Amino acid sequence: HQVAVIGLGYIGLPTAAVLASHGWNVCGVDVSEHVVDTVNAGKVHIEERDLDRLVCESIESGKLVASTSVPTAHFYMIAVPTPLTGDKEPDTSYVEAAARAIAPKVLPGACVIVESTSPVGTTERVAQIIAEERPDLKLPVFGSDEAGDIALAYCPERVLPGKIVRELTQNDRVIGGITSDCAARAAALYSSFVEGDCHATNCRVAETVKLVENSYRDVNIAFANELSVIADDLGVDVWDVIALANRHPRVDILQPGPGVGGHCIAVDPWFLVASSPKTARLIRTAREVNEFKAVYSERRIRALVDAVPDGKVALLGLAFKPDIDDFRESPAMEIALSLARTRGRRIQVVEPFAEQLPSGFAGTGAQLVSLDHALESAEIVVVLVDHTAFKHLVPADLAGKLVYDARGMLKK
Ligand code: SAJ
Repeated sequence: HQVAVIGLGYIGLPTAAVLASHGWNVCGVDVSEHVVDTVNAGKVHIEERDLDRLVCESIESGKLVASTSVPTAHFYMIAVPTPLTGDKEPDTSYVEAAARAIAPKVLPGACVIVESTSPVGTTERVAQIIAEERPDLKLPVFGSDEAGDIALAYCPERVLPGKIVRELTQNDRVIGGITSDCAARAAALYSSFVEGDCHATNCRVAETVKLVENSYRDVNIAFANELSVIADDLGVDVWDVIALANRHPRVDILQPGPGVGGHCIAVDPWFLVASSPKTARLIRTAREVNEFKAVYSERRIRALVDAVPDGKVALLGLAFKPDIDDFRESPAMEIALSLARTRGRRIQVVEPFAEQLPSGFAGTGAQLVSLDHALESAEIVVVLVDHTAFKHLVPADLAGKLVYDARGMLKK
Protein backbone atom coordinates (compact mmCIF):
# COMPACT_ATOMS: atom_id res chain seq x y z
CA HIS A 1 0.00 0.00 0.00
CA GLN A 2 1.23 3.44 -0.96
CA VAL A 3 1.28 6.51 1.31
CA ALA A 4 2.06 10.00 0.01
CA VAL A 5 3.28 12.39 2.70
CA ILE A 6 3.00 15.99 1.51
CA GLY A 7 5.60 18.22 3.22
CA LEU A 8 8.95 16.82 4.42
CA GLY A 9 9.50 19.12 7.41
CA TYR A 10 9.76 18.42 11.14
CA ILE A 11 6.56 16.35 11.09
CA GLY A 12 6.30 15.00 7.54
CA LEU A 13 9.82 13.58 7.24
CA PRO A 14 9.83 11.65 10.55
CA THR A 15 6.31 10.39 9.84
CA ALA A 16 7.28 9.27 6.33
CA ALA A 17 10.33 7.43 7.69
CA VAL A 18 8.36 5.79 10.52
CA LEU A 19 5.67 4.63 8.05
CA ALA A 20 8.38 3.23 5.76
CA SER A 21 9.97 1.40 8.69
CA HIS A 22 6.56 -0.19 9.36
CA GLY A 23 6.39 -1.65 5.86
CA TRP A 24 4.45 1.02 3.94
CA ASN A 25 5.65 2.18 0.51
CA VAL A 26 6.03 5.88 1.13
CA CYS A 27 6.53 8.76 -1.26
CA GLY A 28 7.54 11.94 0.55
CA VAL A 29 6.63 15.04 -1.44
CA ASP A 30 8.15 18.48 -1.05
CA VAL A 31 8.23 21.63 -3.17
CA SER A 32 11.96 22.05 -2.43
CA GLU A 33 14.27 20.15 -4.79
CA HIS A 34 17.05 20.50 -2.23
CA VAL A 35 14.93 18.68 0.37
CA VAL A 36 13.93 15.96 -2.10
CA ASP A 37 17.55 15.40 -3.24
CA THR A 38 18.81 15.33 0.36
CA VAL A 39 16.24 12.73 1.42
CA ASN A 40 16.80 10.59 -1.69
CA ALA A 41 20.51 10.57 -0.80
CA GLY A 42 19.51 9.05 2.57
CA LYS A 43 20.31 12.27 4.43
CA VAL A 44 18.28 14.75 6.49
CA HIS A 45 17.96 18.53 6.20
CA ILE A 46 16.71 18.95 9.79
CA GLU A 47 18.25 17.98 13.11
CA GLU A 48 16.20 15.58 15.17
CA ARG A 49 17.37 12.73 17.38
CA ASP A 50 17.40 9.30 15.57
CA LEU A 51 15.96 10.79 12.38
CA ASP A 52 19.13 10.47 10.27
CA ARG A 53 19.38 6.73 10.95
CA LEU A 54 15.69 6.13 10.28
CA VAL A 55 15.68 8.07 6.98
CA CYS A 56 18.88 6.39 5.82
CA GLU A 57 17.47 2.90 6.53
CA SER A 58 14.14 3.71 4.83
CA ILE A 59 15.86 4.99 1.69
CA GLU A 60 18.23 2.00 1.58
CA SER A 61 15.35 -0.47 1.95
CA GLY A 62 13.56 1.24 -0.96
CA LYS A 63 10.45 1.81 1.16
CA LEU A 64 10.86 5.61 1.12
CA VAL A 65 11.40 7.80 -1.91
CA ALA A 66 11.10 11.58 -2.18
CA SER A 67 9.65 13.52 -5.10
CA THR A 68 8.53 17.00 -6.03
CA SER A 69 5.30 15.65 -7.54
CA VAL A 70 2.34 13.99 -5.85
CA PRO A 71 1.84 10.32 -6.85
CA THR A 72 -1.36 8.27 -6.83
CA ALA A 73 -1.62 6.66 -3.39
CA HIS A 74 -4.03 4.92 -1.02
CA PHE A 75 -3.34 7.41 1.76
CA TYR A 76 -2.38 11.07 1.48
CA MET A 77 -1.06 12.83 4.56
CA ILE A 78 -0.79 16.64 4.52
CA ALA A 79 1.99 17.90 6.85
CA VAL A 80 2.74 21.40 5.56
CA PRO A 81 3.18 24.59 7.62
CA THR A 82 0.25 26.78 8.67
CA PRO A 83 1.98 30.02 9.70
CA LEU A 84 0.43 33.15 11.19
CA THR A 85 -0.15 36.19 9.04
CA GLY A 86 0.99 39.63 10.24
CA ASP A 87 -2.56 40.14 11.58
CA LYS A 88 -2.25 36.98 13.70
CA GLU A 89 -4.64 35.07 11.44
CA PRO A 90 -3.93 31.50 10.32
CA ASP A 91 -2.48 31.19 6.81
CA THR A 92 -3.87 27.95 5.35
CA SER A 93 -2.59 28.55 1.82
CA TYR A 94 -0.06 25.66 1.98
CA VAL A 95 -2.76 23.19 3.06
CA GLU A 96 -5.01 24.44 0.27
CA ALA A 97 -2.16 24.12 -2.26
CA ALA A 98 -1.56 20.55 -1.06
CA ALA A 99 -5.26 19.76 -1.55
CA ARG A 100 -5.07 21.13 -5.12
CA ALA A 101 -1.96 19.02 -5.81
CA ILE A 102 -3.62 15.86 -4.50
CA ALA A 103 -6.95 16.35 -6.30
CA PRO A 104 -5.92 15.29 -9.85
CA LYS A 105 -4.28 12.09 -8.54
CA VAL A 106 -6.80 10.82 -6.01
CA LEU A 107 -8.75 7.64 -6.88
CA PRO A 108 -11.95 6.30 -5.28
CA GLY A 109 -11.11 4.38 -2.10
CA ALA A 110 -8.29 6.75 -1.10
CA CYS A 111 -8.06 8.50 2.26
CA VAL A 112 -6.80 12.10 2.67
CA ILE A 113 -5.55 13.05 6.14
CA VAL A 114 -4.62 16.54 7.37
CA GLU A 115 -1.96 16.63 10.13
CA SER A 116 -1.03 20.33 9.93
CA THR A 117 -2.25 22.44 12.85
CA SER A 118 -5.26 24.15 11.32
CA PRO A 119 -8.21 26.37 12.13
CA VAL A 120 -11.49 24.57 12.74
CA GLY A 121 -13.19 23.77 9.42
CA THR A 122 -9.98 23.13 7.44
CA THR A 123 -10.64 19.43 6.75
CA GLU A 124 -14.02 20.34 5.26
CA ARG A 125 -12.30 23.08 3.22
CA VAL A 126 -9.88 20.45 1.84
CA ALA A 127 -12.89 18.31 0.86
CA GLN A 128 -14.45 21.34 -0.82
CA ILE A 129 -11.29 22.02 -2.85
CA ILE A 130 -11.08 18.40 -4.00
CA ALA A 131 -14.80 18.50 -4.88
CA GLU A 132 -14.25 21.62 -7.01
CA GLU A 133 -11.33 20.04 -8.86
CA ARG A 134 -12.94 16.60 -9.17
CA PRO A 135 -16.67 16.82 -9.96
CA ASP A 136 -16.54 13.09 -10.80
CA LEU A 137 -15.98 12.17 -7.13
CA LYS A 138 -18.60 12.06 -4.39
CA LEU A 139 -17.13 13.67 -1.23
CA PRO A 140 -18.25 12.80 2.31
CA VAL A 141 -20.32 15.50 4.05
CA PHE A 142 -19.99 16.52 7.72
CA GLY A 143 -23.11 15.50 9.66
CA SER A 144 -24.18 12.88 7.12
CA ASP A 145 -23.46 9.17 7.40
CA GLU A 146 -23.47 8.60 3.67
CA ALA A 147 -20.17 7.18 2.43
CA GLY A 148 -18.19 9.19 -0.10
CA ASP A 149 -15.85 7.93 -2.83
CA ILE A 150 -12.87 9.04 -0.75
CA ALA A 151 -12.35 9.52 3.00
CA LEU A 152 -11.09 12.69 4.72
CA ALA A 153 -9.86 13.02 8.29
CA TYR A 154 -7.93 15.33 10.59
CA CYS A 155 -5.25 13.74 12.77
CA PRO A 156 -3.12 16.32 14.57
CA GLU A 157 0.54 15.66 15.28
CA ARG A 158 1.50 15.85 18.97
CA VAL A 159 5.21 15.15 18.96
CA LEU A 160 7.71 17.07 21.07
CA PRO A 161 10.75 18.46 19.22
CA GLY A 162 13.77 16.48 20.46
CA LYS A 163 11.61 13.36 21.02
CA ILE A 164 9.75 13.26 17.69
CA VAL A 165 10.73 9.75 16.57
CA ARG A 166 9.79 8.19 19.92
CA GLU A 167 6.59 10.18 20.46
CA LEU A 168 5.37 9.48 16.90
CA THR A 169 4.76 5.86 17.83
CA GLN A 170 4.12 6.17 21.56
CA ASN A 171 1.63 9.03 21.90
CA ASP A 172 -2.13 8.52 21.76
CA ARG A 173 -3.69 9.98 18.61
CA VAL A 174 -6.98 11.74 17.93
CA ILE A 175 -8.51 10.86 14.57
CA GLY A 176 -11.36 13.07 13.42
CA GLY A 177 -13.30 12.01 10.35
CA ILE A 178 -15.67 14.09 8.26
CA THR A 179 -17.88 11.01 8.85
CA SER A 180 -17.33 8.08 11.22
CA ASP A 181 -16.42 5.91 8.23
CA CYS A 182 -13.67 8.41 7.33
CA ALA A 183 -12.26 8.19 10.88
CA ALA A 184 -12.26 4.38 10.72
CA ARG A 185 -10.40 4.41 7.40
CA ALA A 186 -7.75 6.84 8.64
CA ALA A 187 -7.38 4.78 11.84
CA ALA A 188 -6.29 1.81 9.71
CA LEU A 189 -3.13 3.77 8.80
CA TYR A 190 -2.34 5.02 12.31
CA SER A 191 -3.00 1.72 14.08
CA SER A 192 -0.26 0.17 11.91
CA PHE A 193 2.48 2.19 13.66
CA VAL A 194 0.99 3.91 16.76
CA GLU A 195 1.50 2.00 20.01
CA GLY A 196 -0.66 4.49 21.97
CA ASP A 197 -4.47 4.49 21.64
CA CYS A 198 -6.21 5.96 18.58
CA HIS A 199 -9.32 7.90 19.59
CA ALA A 200 -11.94 8.38 16.86
CA THR A 201 -14.04 11.56 16.72
CA ASN A 202 -15.22 14.06 14.12
CA CYS A 203 -12.87 16.44 12.27
CA ARG A 204 -14.11 19.63 13.96
CA VAL A 205 -13.49 18.21 17.43
CA ALA A 206 -10.04 16.94 16.39
CA GLU A 207 -9.08 20.33 14.92
CA THR A 208 -10.17 22.06 18.14
CA VAL A 209 -8.35 19.52 20.34
CA LYS A 210 -5.00 20.35 18.72
CA LEU A 211 -5.42 24.09 19.27
CA VAL A 212 -6.63 23.51 22.83
CA GLU A 213 -3.61 21.34 23.78
CA ASN A 214 -1.10 24.03 22.87
CA SER A 215 -3.28 26.85 24.26
CA TYR A 216 -3.51 24.96 27.55
CA ARG A 217 0.28 24.85 27.78
CA ASP A 218 0.60 28.50 26.77
CA VAL A 219 -1.90 29.61 29.45
CA ASN A 220 -0.07 27.56 32.09
CA ILE A 221 3.34 28.95 31.12
CA ALA A 222 1.81 32.46 31.17
CA PHE A 223 0.72 31.84 34.75
CA ALA A 224 4.30 30.99 35.70
CA ASN A 225 5.70 33.94 33.74
CA GLU A 226 3.25 36.38 35.33
CA LEU A 227 4.13 35.00 38.76
CA SER A 228 7.81 35.68 38.06
CA VAL A 229 7.08 39.36 37.41
CA ILE A 230 4.80 39.63 40.46
CA ALA A 231 7.49 37.96 42.60
CA ASP A 232 10.04 40.54 41.40
CA ASP A 233 7.62 43.32 42.43
CA LEU A 234 7.15 41.72 45.84
CA GLY A 235 10.85 41.00 46.29
CA VAL A 236 10.33 37.24 46.78
CA ASP A 237 12.07 34.37 44.99
CA VAL A 238 9.72 32.94 42.35
CA TRP A 239 11.54 29.59 42.22
CA ASP A 240 11.01 29.10 45.96
CA VAL A 241 7.37 30.14 45.62
CA ILE A 242 6.68 27.69 42.78
CA ALA A 243 8.61 24.80 44.34
CA LEU A 244 6.70 25.18 47.61
CA ALA A 245 3.29 25.79 46.01
CA ASN A 246 3.84 22.62 43.98
CA ARG A 247 4.06 20.62 47.22
CA HIS A 248 0.26 21.06 47.38
CA PRO A 249 -1.36 17.89 46.00
CA ARG A 250 -3.48 19.78 43.44
CA VAL A 251 -1.02 22.49 42.34
CA ASP A 252 1.43 21.94 39.48
CA ILE A 253 2.83 25.26 38.24
CA LEU A 254 5.14 25.25 35.20
CA GLN A 255 8.47 27.11 34.97
CA PRO A 256 8.93 30.77 34.06
CA GLY A 257 11.42 31.61 31.34
CA PRO A 258 12.49 34.47 29.06
CA GLY A 259 9.28 34.08 26.99
CA VAL A 260 7.73 31.25 24.98
CA GLY A 261 9.33 30.05 21.77
CA GLY A 262 8.94 27.30 19.20
CA HIS A 263 6.66 27.03 16.23
CA CYS A 264 3.53 25.85 18.00
CA ILE A 265 2.84 27.08 21.53
CA ALA A 266 3.40 30.74 20.57
CA VAL A 267 1.31 30.40 17.39
CA ASP A 268 -1.60 28.00 17.82
CA PRO A 269 -3.46 29.97 20.53
CA TRP A 270 -3.85 32.79 17.99
CA PHE A 271 -5.83 30.36 15.77
CA LEU A 272 -8.41 30.01 18.57
CA VAL A 273 -8.39 33.77 19.21
CA ALA A 274 -8.91 34.42 15.48
CA SER A 275 -11.85 32.04 15.37
CA SER A 276 -13.55 33.48 18.46
CA PRO A 277 -12.03 36.93 19.08
CA LYS A 278 -14.62 38.20 21.55
CA THR A 279 -14.67 35.12 23.76
CA ALA A 280 -11.07 33.83 23.77
CA ARG A 281 -10.06 36.42 26.39
CA LEU A 282 -7.88 34.33 28.71
CA ILE A 283 -6.08 32.72 25.78
CA ARG A 284 -5.32 36.10 24.18
CA THR A 285 -4.13 37.54 27.49
CA ALA A 286 -1.86 34.54 28.07
CA ARG A 287 -0.22 35.17 24.70
CA GLU A 288 0.28 38.81 25.63
CA VAL A 289 1.72 37.87 29.04
CA ASN A 290 4.21 35.48 27.42
CA GLU A 291 5.19 38.03 24.75
CA PHE A 292 5.68 40.65 27.47
CA LYS A 293 7.94 38.30 29.46
CA ALA A 294 10.57 38.51 26.69
CA VAL A 295 10.43 42.33 26.75
CA TYR A 296 10.58 42.34 30.54
CA SER A 297 13.55 39.92 30.62
CA GLU A 298 15.49 42.07 28.17
CA ARG A 299 14.77 45.15 30.28
CA ARG A 300 16.13 43.40 33.38
CA ILE A 301 19.24 42.25 31.51
CA ARG A 302 19.89 45.74 30.10
CA ALA A 303 19.76 47.18 33.61
CA LEU A 304 22.63 44.84 34.58
CA VAL A 305 24.52 45.50 31.35
CA ASP A 306 24.34 49.25 31.94
CA ALA A 307 25.40 48.87 35.58
CA VAL A 308 28.91 47.72 34.53
CA PRO A 309 30.09 49.97 31.70
CA ASP A 310 32.43 48.06 29.35
CA GLY A 311 31.97 44.75 31.25
CA LYS A 312 31.73 41.62 29.10
CA VAL A 313 28.29 39.98 29.04
CA ALA A 314 28.00 36.17 28.76
CA LEU A 315 24.68 35.05 27.28
CA LEU A 316 24.11 31.34 27.89
CA GLY A 317 21.91 29.72 25.21
CA LEU A 318 20.12 30.76 22.02
CA ALA A 319 17.79 27.78 21.47
CA PHE A 320 14.04 28.00 22.04
CA LYS A 321 14.30 25.40 24.79
CA PRO A 322 16.96 23.22 26.43
CA ASP A 323 18.98 20.57 24.61
CA ILE A 324 17.75 21.39 21.14
CA ASP A 325 19.61 23.06 18.25
CA ASP A 326 16.64 25.04 16.95
CA PHE A 327 17.18 28.80 17.25
CA ARG A 328 14.12 29.89 15.26
CA GLU A 329 11.21 31.56 17.10
CA SER A 330 13.40 31.66 20.20
CA PRO A 331 13.05 34.43 22.79
CA ALA A 332 16.67 33.77 23.87
CA MET A 333 17.81 34.43 20.30
CA GLU A 334 15.73 37.62 20.03
CA ILE A 335 17.08 38.98 23.30
CA ALA A 336 20.67 38.07 22.35
CA LEU A 337 20.32 39.70 18.92
CA SER A 338 18.84 42.86 20.35
CA LEU A 339 21.68 43.15 22.90
CA ALA A 340 24.29 42.39 20.22
CA ARG A 341 22.94 45.15 17.98
CA THR A 342 23.45 47.78 20.67
CA ARG A 343 26.26 46.36 22.87
CA GLY A 344 27.85 44.02 20.30
CA ARG A 345 31.51 44.16 21.30
CA ARG A 346 30.64 43.30 24.89
CA ILE A 347 28.49 40.27 24.06
CA GLN A 348 29.82 36.71 24.36
CA VAL A 349 27.36 34.02 23.37
CA VAL A 350 27.76 30.47 24.71
CA GLU A 351 25.73 27.95 22.70
CA PRO A 352 26.97 24.35 22.58
CA PHE A 353 24.54 23.61 19.72
CA ALA A 354 26.03 26.27 17.41
CA GLU A 355 29.26 25.93 15.41
CA GLN A 356 29.15 29.63 14.59
CA LEU A 357 26.91 32.55 15.47
CA PRO A 358 23.72 32.75 13.35
CA SER A 359 23.93 35.24 10.46
CA GLY A 360 21.90 37.90 12.32
CA PHE A 361 24.93 38.55 14.54
CA ALA A 362 27.17 39.43 11.57
CA GLY A 363 28.82 42.82 11.98
CA THR A 364 27.65 43.29 15.58
CA GLY A 365 31.01 42.38 17.13
CA ALA A 366 29.39 39.68 19.30
CA GLN A 367 31.43 36.49 19.66
CA LEU A 368 30.66 32.79 20.14
CA VAL A 369 32.85 31.53 22.98
CA SER A 370 33.17 28.47 25.21
CA LEU A 371 31.56 28.40 28.63
CA ASP A 372 34.98 28.43 30.32
CA HIS A 373 36.12 31.43 28.30
CA ALA A 374 32.91 33.32 29.11
CA LEU A 375 33.19 32.57 32.82
CA GLU A 376 36.76 33.83 32.84
CA SER A 377 36.10 37.12 31.08
CA ALA A 378 32.48 38.11 31.71
CA GLU A 379 31.34 40.33 34.53
CA ILE A 380 27.68 39.78 33.75
CA VAL A 381 26.23 36.29 33.19
CA VAL A 382 22.75 35.72 31.78
CA VAL A 383 21.16 32.24 31.65
CA LEU A 384 18.68 32.24 28.76
CA VAL A 385 18.47 28.47 28.15
CA ASP A 386 19.02 25.71 30.73
CA HIS A 387 20.95 23.34 28.44
CA THR A 388 22.30 20.25 30.23
CA ALA A 389 25.80 21.46 29.30
CA PHE A 390 25.29 24.44 31.67
CA LYS A 391 23.72 22.56 34.56
CA HIS A 392 26.95 21.79 36.39
CA LEU A 393 27.23 25.53 37.15
CA VAL A 394 26.66 26.47 40.76
CA PRO A 395 26.31 29.97 42.22
CA ALA A 396 29.93 29.77 43.51
CA ASP A 397 31.18 29.58 39.87
CA LEU A 398 29.68 33.02 39.34
CA ALA A 399 30.91 34.67 42.53
CA GLY A 400 31.53 38.39 42.04
CA LYS A 401 29.54 38.56 38.79
CA LEU A 402 26.14 40.11 38.15
CA VAL A 403 23.73 37.30 37.21
CA TYR A 404 20.29 37.16 35.58
CA ASP A 405 18.99 33.60 35.49
CA ALA A 406 15.84 33.59 33.35
CA ARG A 407 15.35 29.84 33.88
CA GLY A 408 16.08 29.44 37.58
CA MET A 409 18.82 26.99 36.57
CA LEU A 410 21.29 27.95 39.27
CA LYS A 411 18.57 27.70 41.88
CA LYS A 412 17.60 24.20 40.79
N1 SAJ B 1 8.42 26.67 28.36
C1 SAJ B 1 8.53 27.46 29.50
N2 SAJ B 1 8.19 26.91 30.71
C2 SAJ B 1 7.77 25.62 30.84
C3 SAJ B 1 7.64 24.83 29.68
C4 SAJ B 1 7.99 25.37 28.45
O1 SAJ B 1 8.92 28.63 29.44
O2 SAJ B 1 7.51 25.19 31.96
C5 SAJ B 1 8.79 27.24 27.05
C6 SAJ B 1 9.97 26.52 26.39
O3 SAJ B 1 11.19 27.01 26.87
C7 SAJ B 1 9.74 26.86 24.92
C8 SAJ B 1 8.21 26.90 24.83
O4 SAJ B 1 7.73 27.04 26.15
O5 SAJ B 1 10.26 28.14 24.62
C9 SAJ B 1 7.57 25.70 24.16
O6 SAJ B 1 8.23 24.51 24.58
P1 SAJ B 1 7.42 23.16 24.91
O7 SAJ B 1 8.41 22.13 25.30
O8 SAJ B 1 6.32 23.44 25.85
O9 SAJ B 1 6.68 22.79 23.54
P2 SAJ B 1 7.12 22.59 21.99
O10 SAJ B 1 6.81 23.86 21.27
O11 SAJ B 1 8.49 22.05 21.87
O12 SAJ B 1 6.07 21.42 21.56
C10 SAJ B 1 4.67 21.61 21.79
C11 SAJ B 1 4.11 20.36 22.49
N3 SAJ B 1 2.75 20.64 22.95
C12 SAJ B 1 2.37 20.39 24.24
O13 SAJ B 1 3.14 19.98 25.08
C13 SAJ B 1 0.95 20.66 24.57
C14 SAJ B 1 4.13 19.18 21.52
O14 SAJ B 1 3.49 18.04 22.10
C15 SAJ B 1 3.38 19.57 20.22
O15 SAJ B 1 3.37 18.49 19.29
C16 SAJ B 1 4.12 20.74 19.61
O16 SAJ B 1 4.04 21.84 20.53
C17 SAJ B 1 3.43 21.07 18.29
O17 SAJ B 1 4.03 20.73 17.23
O18 SAJ B 1 2.29 21.55 18.29
